Amino acid sequence: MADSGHSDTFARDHLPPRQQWPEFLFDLPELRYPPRLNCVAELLDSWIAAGKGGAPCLISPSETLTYAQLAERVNRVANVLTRDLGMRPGNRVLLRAPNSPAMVAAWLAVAKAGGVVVATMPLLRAKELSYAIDKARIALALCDCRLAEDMEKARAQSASLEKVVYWGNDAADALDALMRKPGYERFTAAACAAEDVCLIAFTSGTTGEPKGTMHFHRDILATCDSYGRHVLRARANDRFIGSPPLAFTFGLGGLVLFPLRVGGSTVLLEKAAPDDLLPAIARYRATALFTAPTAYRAMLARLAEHDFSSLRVCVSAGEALPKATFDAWQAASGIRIMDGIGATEMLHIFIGSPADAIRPGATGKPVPGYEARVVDDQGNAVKPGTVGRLAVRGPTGCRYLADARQQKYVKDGWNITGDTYVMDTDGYYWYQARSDDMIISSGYNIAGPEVEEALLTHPAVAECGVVGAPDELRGQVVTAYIVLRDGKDGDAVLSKQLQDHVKATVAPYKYPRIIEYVRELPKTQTGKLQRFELRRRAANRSARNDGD
Ligand code: 3UK
Repeated sequence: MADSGHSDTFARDHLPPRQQWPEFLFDLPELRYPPRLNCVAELLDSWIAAGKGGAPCLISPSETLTYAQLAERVNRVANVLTRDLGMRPGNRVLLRAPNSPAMVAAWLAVAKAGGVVVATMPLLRAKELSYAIDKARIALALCDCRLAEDMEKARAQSASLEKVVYWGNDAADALDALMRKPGYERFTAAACAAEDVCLIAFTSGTTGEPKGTMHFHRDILATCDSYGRHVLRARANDRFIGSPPLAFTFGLGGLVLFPLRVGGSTVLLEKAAPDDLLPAIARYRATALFTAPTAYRAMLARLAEHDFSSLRVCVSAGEALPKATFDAWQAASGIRIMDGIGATEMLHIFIGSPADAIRPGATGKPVPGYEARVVDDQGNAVKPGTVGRLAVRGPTGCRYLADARQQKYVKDGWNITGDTYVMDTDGYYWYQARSDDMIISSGYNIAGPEVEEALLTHPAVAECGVVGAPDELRGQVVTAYIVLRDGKDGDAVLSKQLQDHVKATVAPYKYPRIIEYVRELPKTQTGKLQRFELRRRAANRSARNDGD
């Protein structure tokens, strides 16, 4: 291993001990990187050197930057960081902004200067920001001035944070003014080791405190050279677009890393709700769409009103893609959505198949460079067709920042993602549920997502979440929270219809004995259904009923 390029050794010092790391695989030749590596030199400077500086790179409603223009902006920010703000290699820098060219430039500048990026979601409040600041011991933050309020609150309550520099206003000490200094247009990438930490990505923390996952410079390229190259098959003429925030590694990969790795372009939208995405696809003639399954479902109704003829690939991740959504999207657009399971710990997608190899309803096969298996509680591989826990390993993997939960995620060198899966005899992986989301009712194991899928095939259902409610007789009972289309209210007649519909679609014992109609479902900031919150409600509900 090359000597670290970090003079601030905090990140390296707080990696888990090596024996707790997962086993890493670098079998493919494209995954063998030199010992010294700065990922930004590869993602950005290499295109200028290759004479592609004039190609479009970042596109947003307010500006378009070529590769050369982005490179200059990155250099200017990197000079401000190191010359004006005293940033040293290895320092963590917090970034806070909506998806935008300025956010991407800041991200790349921190990494190019050898810093460690800690990107945060715009929706985070002061308390959550302070948690990340304290945990990653952050002294410096760059922030879009429109998000100053919670940033300032966080600054007031975080001991380590010394400086916050804002951009987007004309103050004399704003990043914009500092960047204009003469001589700042050039910057040589810090000589980092391939194994220097480049990114600390916090998990969205559906339960417990968020975990900081640490990723090296080489990991940033590895996700491009595995999923981006072999499954997505990204090309220079691709134009990426999508909704996930850049602080969520699903968004970072799909909207920054994959396009830059191939010299393509990417559309950055501050607002990317389903109703914003469709017109933007038409306006910018996007070819590759990254969003969540619920957004695909929501876009279906409006698809016909828009010109989406530019689209080549659609990627869905974050939650399982219901087969009903896959089928409806294919029928309406002719495009087969590529489902893929990824995780913050793994950086990006590690199981998912290219469009021509999709088996509808399955997540797919391990991405080239990765290995997967389904294991029992002792960690032994089970036979095809048997339900068990998903274990994966590959060029990326879990290394938590100072966290005892490392030994829960990594066992015997395998990353245990917390998902229950079945592999079929052809090697396709079929998602069942999060391991702790399995409902056990009268001794039957029932996967909530399977009941949700069945409900979603009923025309009245817009969205739903299915969990177990504690029950004296059965242990748990299947409970469905349902949002109806057009905000309609449900009644006993509809509930009976929905129950019959589920019984006719999957094994009858899986039908929801309790149905509650709601206006909306609780979601995380990464758009995932918060089943734990529904479980809490379901538990309260049955406690209330017990008292009756
Ligand atoms: C679940 C899926 C079924 C699964 C992510 C793509 O979601 C991402 O990262 P997170 O850390 O969550 C990880 C967990 O989410 N999940 C994700 N994708 C799927 N379940 N089918 C899927 N296709 O429980 C997993 O363990 O928020 C996704 C790329 C980068 C990411 N960080």
